[in-house]
Amino acid sequence: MTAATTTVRAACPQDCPDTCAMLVNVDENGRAVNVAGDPDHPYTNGGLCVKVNNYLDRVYDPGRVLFPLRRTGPKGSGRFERITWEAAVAEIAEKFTAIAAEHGPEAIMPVSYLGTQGILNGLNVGDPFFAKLGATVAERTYCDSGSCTAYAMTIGDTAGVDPESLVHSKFILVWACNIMSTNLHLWPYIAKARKNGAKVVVVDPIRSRTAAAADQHIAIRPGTDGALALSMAHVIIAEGLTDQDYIDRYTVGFPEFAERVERYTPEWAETETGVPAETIRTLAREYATAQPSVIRIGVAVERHAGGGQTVRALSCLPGLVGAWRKPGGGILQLPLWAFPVNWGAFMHPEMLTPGTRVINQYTLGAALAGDLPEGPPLKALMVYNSNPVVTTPDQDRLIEGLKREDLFTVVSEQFMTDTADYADIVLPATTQLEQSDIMFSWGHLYITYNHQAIEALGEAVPNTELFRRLAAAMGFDDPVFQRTDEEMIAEAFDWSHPNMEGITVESLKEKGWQRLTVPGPDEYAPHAEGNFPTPSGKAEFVSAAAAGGNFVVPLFRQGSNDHQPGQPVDPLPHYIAPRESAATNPELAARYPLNLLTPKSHAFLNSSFGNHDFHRQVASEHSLVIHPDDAASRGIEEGAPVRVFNDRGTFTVVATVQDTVPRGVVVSPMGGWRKNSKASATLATVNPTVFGDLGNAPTFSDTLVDVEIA
Ligand SMILES: Nc1nc2c(c(=O)[nH]1)N[C@H]1C(S)=C(S)[C@@H](COP(=O)(O)OP(=O)(O)OC[C@H]3O[C@@H](n4cnc5c(=O)[nH]c(N)nc54)[C@H](O)[C@@H]3O)O[C@H]1N2
Ligand SMILES: Nc1nc2c(c(=O)[nH]1)N[C@H]1C(S)=C(S)[C@@H](COP(=O)(O)OP(=O)(O)OC[C@H]3O[C@@H](n4cnc5c(=O)[nH]c(N)nc54)[C@H](O)[C@@H]3O)O[C@H]1N2
Ligand code: SF4
Ligand SMILES: [Mo]
Repeated sequence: MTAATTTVRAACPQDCPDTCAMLVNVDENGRAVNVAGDPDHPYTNGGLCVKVNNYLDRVYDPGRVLFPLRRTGPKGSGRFERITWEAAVAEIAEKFTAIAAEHGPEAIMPVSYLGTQGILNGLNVGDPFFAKLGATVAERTYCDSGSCTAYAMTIGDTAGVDPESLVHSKFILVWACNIMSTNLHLWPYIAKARKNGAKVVVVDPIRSRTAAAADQHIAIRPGTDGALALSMAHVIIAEGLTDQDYIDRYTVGFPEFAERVERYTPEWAETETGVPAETIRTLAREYATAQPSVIRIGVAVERHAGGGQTVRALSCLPGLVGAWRKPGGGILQLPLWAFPVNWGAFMHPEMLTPGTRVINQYTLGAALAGDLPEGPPLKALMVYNSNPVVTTPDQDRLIEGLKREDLFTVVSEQFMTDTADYADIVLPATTQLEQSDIMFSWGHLYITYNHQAIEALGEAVPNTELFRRLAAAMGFDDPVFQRTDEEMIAEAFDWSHPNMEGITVESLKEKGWQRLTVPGPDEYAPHAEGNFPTPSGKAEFVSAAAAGGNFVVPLFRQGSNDHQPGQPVDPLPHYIAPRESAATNPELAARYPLNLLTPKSHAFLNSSFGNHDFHRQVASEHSLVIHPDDAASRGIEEGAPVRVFNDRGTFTVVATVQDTVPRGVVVSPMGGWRKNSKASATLATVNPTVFGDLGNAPTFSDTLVDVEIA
């Protein structure tokens, strides 16, 4: 770097557990010239990843949306003209006001998720605006909602294990998590534990990059994880491998749980999971006796009919064997819960009108088609931080809905995504280098500060400013809509929380990142003596919260938990088989014999980066990995274009013939854009909109298809 450059401390904004600390070099003309990882950051250790190494190419991409646009061609044609911010905001306010007057404000719905996960500009940035408007409440159970419900039902909203403590683990069970692609910076800790003698086992239907790097790969049948977890409990109890002292002191409901799992023998589990009974026995023995043992669950563990109960069972295992006693023992889900984020200051649930209609974003296609729970038809959508055309199931219906001439759609974006193509108004959004923010993490215990490094390009604005402008245009003058970014940063955390001792806005600004004030990774064992944030204060095999029925954690629901109590849930963990499988739906399986998995792409971040040439080259063409036998019986050769289909839809991709997937399973990584696809459709056309058992989680892995040469 030349002497004239300055270095700015920043944070990767992506929806990724690693939340890397970044250093941005800016030249004397105010142009960012380099982005790198901060070598001093203990967890991320100076590395970024293949997605973000070239972040400047995204920031300065000629395809950036830099000015407000109004549609001039038919919806989806991508024809727009430039307009001023004043005109754009005035038109939105006029349309929202007219629609609310004619149909009621519930005819308007926000659609958003985690394009950026900063506390200011991320999940909740629009919540007060839509609450004030009285718009339909958007339920955003995109990711980990079912898992969070199940985890909370069992051990409460605890941070669980510190990922850095994994160096102390003696047995690491990676369950439905492709760490090498999705949680890269965790691997060095696992590698270190392994050097110290730990065994690493991966449970995944496919030989992922992570499974290939492990000591053992257990190739389970998709969606049958609950059977394996419950059967492990069966073996542990039957063989007397429990930590009875831990059970007696710090858990509730053990006798009932023990009785429940009697039925889940390894022989039974073998028929469900395809994993040999002897392998299950060995796994259970090793997991129980090599202490401390840890289970790292991926978000993917929830993506089938019984995903919630799977996480219930998995969350019970550490209590059974006393894994919580030592650092590096327990379960690692989302350490997010350790951050005292002042969610209320961003969600403002008190501004919601009780009884407001709730629509789950996964059902947007159906909702636009008029298949609504109650209330008026949807007449306006406001999309930000999300690209639902690619990330939501029922793609064909969603496109039909977005084409509706009577629907007014606003999209705030950095790029002309597949969703932005259907907008009436597109608004330009800044990237992380052009905005200030402050970040929690769902993969480690550090807060990270993001200083604005460069001036906003064109007329792009951060999401905070977008909603300030919209609120002003609507005449909303509550103090919450007047807050500056500085004021929001000051409200981001409960600064008096014990985990924030010695952490202030000033110290964060200066240092860039700080670890929460919790014991270090060599001491971090929050449940060595129970202290679970559950009603009983113990790990609950019999869950008091489950007895109250299914629920969605308010974080995933615009702050609202105002709903009819969900279906009653059996308070003991139990097995729920996949919906779409040969065992549960033989008729469907006869027509569609292959189980489709749609995991994360190595080179994309959900659909973000799906427009950049470099990332597309790394990800290669939209592909489908198929076992050589399944390929041969269909006459499919490597590189052949193939059609993947079921009753819901069809998409076309290129075949990759490999035995990394078992017979009967095909894999197509998600995130590729529809406009780059072979037949104007991506895998979201075939995924079901049906929810799993808990937390309204999606069931992407519970999808049967067939494949033929295109
Ligand atoms: N089939 C299948 N579908 C899935 C999944 C799967 O595994 N399989 N996974 C699900 C999961 S876990 C998730 S989290 C969701 C993710 O779904 P989404 O959150 O919709 O993720 P992205 O597709 O990355 O869309 C984020 C968009 O926000 C934009 N953006 C980024 N920063 C900003 C900003 O500051 N302001 C504004 N206005 N926009 C910004 C980006 O350009 C991008 O287009 O997808 C879900 N969908
Ligand atoms: N490179 C990259 N990194 C990402 C993202 C990205 O898009 N790309 N997205 C981020 C987001 S939003 C999220 S939620 C996380 C998700 O991170 P992960 O939870 O790791 O998500 P996936 O890659 O979807 O799935 C992980 C593994 O689960 C397996 N799997 C699928 N179904 C089942 C099943 O029924 N049982 C079992 N045992 N395994 C199953 C898949 O084969 C896959 O190898 O990654 C984050 N990091
Ligand atoms: S996407 Fe994840 S791994 Fe990559 S730089 Fe961002 S936080 Fe780090
Ligand atoms: Mo996610």
